[in-house]
Amino acid sequence: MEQTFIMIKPDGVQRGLVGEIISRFEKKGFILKGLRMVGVERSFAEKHYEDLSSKPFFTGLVEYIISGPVVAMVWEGKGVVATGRKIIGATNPAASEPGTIRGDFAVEIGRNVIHGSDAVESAKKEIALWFPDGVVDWQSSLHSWIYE
Ligand code: 3AN
Repeated sequence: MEQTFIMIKPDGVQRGLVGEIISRFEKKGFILKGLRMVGVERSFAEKHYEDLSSKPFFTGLVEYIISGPVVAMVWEGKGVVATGRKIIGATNPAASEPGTIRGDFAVEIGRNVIHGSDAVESAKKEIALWFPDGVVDWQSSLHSWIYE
């Protein structure tokens, strides 16, 4: 089953949005497979965002991510990468639809509350980076109530 990497950024943690965000993914029918609260080192944040290293906002982005604890998660379900991105909303909260996490809870692109993998391949890479010991292997008993 497909998995994605979701991170609640320091602003989401500080603003008390952890429960709300987890609730939205749970209510959709996705299954929480991994969860860690961590304060990341600069070098780790740079590794996570290495594809953006040439961007002018890279340093500010890294400063933001290391400014407080983040909540790193693995979520599982059919199409969870693409649907997770829909639940999150557009990168710039000004363009995110109401009803999405960024549309409901964020104003600026540099404080956009949450990260979600943009493709199945990047999800695998990010899960391996953030959960090097893997995640718990369990099967939700709700499966037959969510999938036909
Ligand atoms: P997304 O997080 O929606 O996949 P990316 O991968 O393009 O978006 O960008 C990663 C992160 O970089 C964003 N979540 C945002 O925090 C930051 N970012 C992207 N574009 C900008 C920008 N123009 N100015 C400041 N920060 C940006």
